[in-house]
Amino acid sequence: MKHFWSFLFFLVPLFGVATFVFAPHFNIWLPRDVSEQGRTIDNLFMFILYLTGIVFIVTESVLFYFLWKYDGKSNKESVKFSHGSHALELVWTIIPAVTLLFIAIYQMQAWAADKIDAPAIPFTAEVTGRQFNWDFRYPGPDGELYTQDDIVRTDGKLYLPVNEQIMLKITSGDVLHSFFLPNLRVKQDVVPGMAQKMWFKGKKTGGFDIVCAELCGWGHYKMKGRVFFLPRDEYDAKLVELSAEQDKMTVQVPEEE
Ligand SMILES: [Cu+2]
Repeated sequence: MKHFWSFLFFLVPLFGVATFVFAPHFNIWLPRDVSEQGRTIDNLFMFILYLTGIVFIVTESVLFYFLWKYDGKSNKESVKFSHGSHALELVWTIIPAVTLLFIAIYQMQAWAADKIDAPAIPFTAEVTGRQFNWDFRYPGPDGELYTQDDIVRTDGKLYLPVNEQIMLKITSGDVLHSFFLPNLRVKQDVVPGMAQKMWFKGKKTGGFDIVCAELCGWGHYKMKGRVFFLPRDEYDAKLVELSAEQDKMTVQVPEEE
């Protein structure tokens, strides 16, 4: 068949575009956003998706046109080599450079709000990534980390108050990890020897995924946890419950014979 290859290769971009068009309708698009700042991130994502989408459709159409026009079966002329055009090289270097610069400036505000302008509030909890678990430490009633009344949990469940600004301290016990809360649209690399801050506000009660977004070893897949957003009174009660549970913990020492 004439033009077989042009059509076959055209299926690839066609399928790619169709995926983006239909994915939201099949609920395989972005995870549900339950955060205050998520909309900004999603808008940025959509903006870049549309921008790159337009570029993709234009370039793929040009590619299809050339495949069609210079189909081997209909063009018997021998191939000629041309050195190209200096002006064209300039055009397709400058346009992407300016576009990327524009995106870099356009997203600055979102980046600053998410990563630079930390609110001056005490830590709600400390997150420690280790092979292969997320450990959580709450300051306890005195509001200070690393004191006698701290609550330490290693069950991968993080409890936080809803509709309140949260400040987490992120550290690593061993290797590189990445603390990712997809429903909150926040992610922070966890670097050994560094204590980093992460802040956000959850707007919905319920349990949401915590995942490690950095391949950190054989048990990487085990680093799936849950973050639970509770109303303030339930959160306070939960901390009291966790503290009481911790106080009851005992260690069985085998008796010497
Ligand atoms: Cu990991």
